[in-house]
Amino acid sequence: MHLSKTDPELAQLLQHELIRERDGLELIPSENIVSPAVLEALGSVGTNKYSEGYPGKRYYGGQEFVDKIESLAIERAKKLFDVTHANVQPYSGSPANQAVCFALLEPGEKLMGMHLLYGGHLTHGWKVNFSSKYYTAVQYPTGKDGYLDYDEIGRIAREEKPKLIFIGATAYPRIFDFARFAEIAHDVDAYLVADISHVSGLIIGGVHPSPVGCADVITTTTHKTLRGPRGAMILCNGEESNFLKPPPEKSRRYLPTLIDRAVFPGLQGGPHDHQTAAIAVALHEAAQPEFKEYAAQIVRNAKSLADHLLSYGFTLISGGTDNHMLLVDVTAKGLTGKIAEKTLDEVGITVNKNTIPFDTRSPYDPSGIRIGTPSLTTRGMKESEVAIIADVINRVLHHPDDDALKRRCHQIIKDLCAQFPIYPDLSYL
Ligand code: DSN
Repeated sequence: MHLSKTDPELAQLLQHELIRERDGLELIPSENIVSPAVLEALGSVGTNKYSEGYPGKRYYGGQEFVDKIESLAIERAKKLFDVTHANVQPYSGSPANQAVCFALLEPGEKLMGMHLLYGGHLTHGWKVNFSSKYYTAVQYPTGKDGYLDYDEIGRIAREEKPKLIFIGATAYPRIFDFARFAEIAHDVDAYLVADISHVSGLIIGGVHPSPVGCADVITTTTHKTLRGPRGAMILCNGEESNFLKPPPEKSRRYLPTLIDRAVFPGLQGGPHDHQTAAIAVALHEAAQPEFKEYAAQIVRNAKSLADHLLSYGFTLISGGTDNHMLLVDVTAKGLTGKIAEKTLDEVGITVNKNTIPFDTRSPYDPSGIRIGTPSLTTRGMKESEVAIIADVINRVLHHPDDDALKRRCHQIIKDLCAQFPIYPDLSYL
C-alpha cells in the first residue's frame, strides 16, 4: 500500500517479479521460496539498526532487542547443526568464505578447493576471485564419471600441502564424503572447511550426512535448501577467548574467536539485523518435523526428475542424483546450455546454464544446465507433478524452435503453478 503510493514505478516492478515467480517454475537449485513469516521478518524494523559487535559486546547503544534477536538465531543454529559456536552475521556465502580464509590463513598461504568449471565455487580458489588473488589456490577436478575422486584429491593434497581445504560445490549432484575429506586434511595438517550452502537444508532434514565432527569450520548460505533469507552462517566448535584481543594462539582451540574477529571487525561492519531476524525465523521453521519431510521430498523429486530425463535419453552428469540437483549435458541433444536455458525460460521454467566436468565450451555458453527441486517442493509439488515437468522439458528441448509447442507447454506450466500458488495474499499494488 505504502510502496505503490510512494514509488509506483518500483511497486510495479516488484509486482511483475511476484507474478513471474507465481506463474513460473524456479528450478535453479540454489533458489527457494521463503515463507511469509520469513518475508515479514526480512521487511522489519531491524533494518534501521546499527549493531557492530556481538550480543553483549556492541559498539552502539539501543541493543536490548537486537541482542536477543541475534542470540536467538545463534542458539537455534547451534542446536540445529549440533555445534558449540555459530556466527550468523555474514552478509552472504562469499563473505562467509572470505572471513574463514581471513581467520585461518596469512596472505599468500595455500588453499585448495573444487575447480569452478567442475562444479566448485568461486570462493574456493577460482582464478579471478579473492581466494586465488590473495592466497595461493590449488583446484581439484572431478573424475571422468562426474564423482569426486578422493584418491586423486588426496594425491594433490599430499603434493601441494595446502593449509586449508574446501569441500563443497555449486554443481555437484552427489553426496559429499566428509569423513574421507577429513582424512585427507588430517594427513597434510590442513584445516577442513565444509561449505554446505547447497545441502544445509538436506543435512538438517537428515537426507545428507553432516560434516560436524569431520570439518573444522562449516559455512552455509541460508537461502538455498535451508529456505531462509539471503545470508550466511559460520559454524564451528571450540573455546571463546576475549573478543577484544587476538586469541592467545591461532589454533583450532580458539576457532570461535578467530572466526568472530574475522567477520567483525576483520571484514564486515554492522550486521544486517533484519536479515538476522529472518534467519532466526527460518531456523525455527527448519527445526519443525515437517521440514524433515520437506527435505526428503526434495530428494525424491530430484531422483524422479532424473529417472524421467534418463528415460527420455538425456545425459546426466554422474548418471543421476543423490541430492536436490541434476546436471544435464544438453550437447548430446544438439543444444548448448545457453539455448536450453532460453528455451525453458520461454515456457516458464527457469534453470541456469552450467559447465559440466571436462567441458570444452565456455562458461558463457557451456554444455550443460543445472536443474533443482527445492523450490517446486516448497510449492507442494510431488512426483506426479515432476512427471508433467519432465515431459515439458523433454518436448521443448527436442523442439526448441516449435513456437506453437512452446505456447502449449507454457500454458501447462502456468496451469500447474496455479494449482500450487505462492503468496496468495501478497500484492505490491
Ligand atoms: N550462486 C550460487 C549458486 O547458484 O549455486 C552459489 O553462490
